[in-house]
Amino acid sequence: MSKMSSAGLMSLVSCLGAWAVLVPSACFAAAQPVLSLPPFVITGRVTDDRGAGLESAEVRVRKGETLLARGNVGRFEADTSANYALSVPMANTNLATAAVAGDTLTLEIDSAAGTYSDTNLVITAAKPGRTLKLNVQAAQCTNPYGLSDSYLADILAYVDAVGIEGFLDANGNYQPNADFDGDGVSNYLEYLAGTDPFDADDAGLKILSWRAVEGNPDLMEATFLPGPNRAYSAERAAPDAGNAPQFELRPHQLTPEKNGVAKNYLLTGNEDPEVRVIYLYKEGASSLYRLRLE
Ligand SMILES: [Ca+2]
Repeated sequence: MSKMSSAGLMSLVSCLGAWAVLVPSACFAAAQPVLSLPPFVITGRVTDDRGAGLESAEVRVRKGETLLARGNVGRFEADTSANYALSVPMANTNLATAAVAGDTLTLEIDSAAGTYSDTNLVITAAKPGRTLKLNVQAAQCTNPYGLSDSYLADILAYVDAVGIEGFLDANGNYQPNADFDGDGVSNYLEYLAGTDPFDADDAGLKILSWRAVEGNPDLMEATFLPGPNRAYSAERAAPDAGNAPQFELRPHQLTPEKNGVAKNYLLTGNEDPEVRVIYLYKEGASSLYRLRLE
């Protein structure tokens, strides 16, 4: 699970808490005392058929047919990569309006395009107070590549219409691991990043430049070209970790001054792509840095 600041998570929980279905007081008449338990939180990103964060939708959690929690997909003020968060009320005994740890729950997404019943997810309720990070794509994905079916259909039609040779294999199949435009990012990762697999200048997930800030050499300036409605973080690993470096989330700044406001996630909107700049403090004599697409 990605790291998330406790402050960010708390504000998410409180801002969406009003959506949670409260346990009616009548239920407290049950023979077994009902304890007040913290909710089970489900949070993450809901994306569309292009891998972009959905701007509006409703996410619901049901136990059987019973609605336990609902919340809106959108953007939060908190420093989080998530675009939804649900607080599922929890109980220590079987209630119609709350889950017990181990219950089978269903997560459903309802957007302007309808309810994505094909993508309903079955979740096992965790213990009260736990958080499950869950990214969901609200699109049909029945091909073996991990793409949405609509993206695959569009890209096959485009290759056919324009007559692009070499993008598909000899049997006419999509090649997820190939890098057609040679920008160092595979066709599949370009899909996830929302960049153009036919244009090497549109190289999502590549750090384009990396240099010390003039007058403040402890701070490094990194530029990259993000895709639309994506969330990114920066990660660092020590250089001596061999073939399996352990990358860890590192906060970044959006401005180059000393001790500026640090945050963990950079979120883009649906504006035209433009090169973005983030600033990271140098750590140790040398380090490996990378961008992470959330
Ligand atoms: Ca590429």
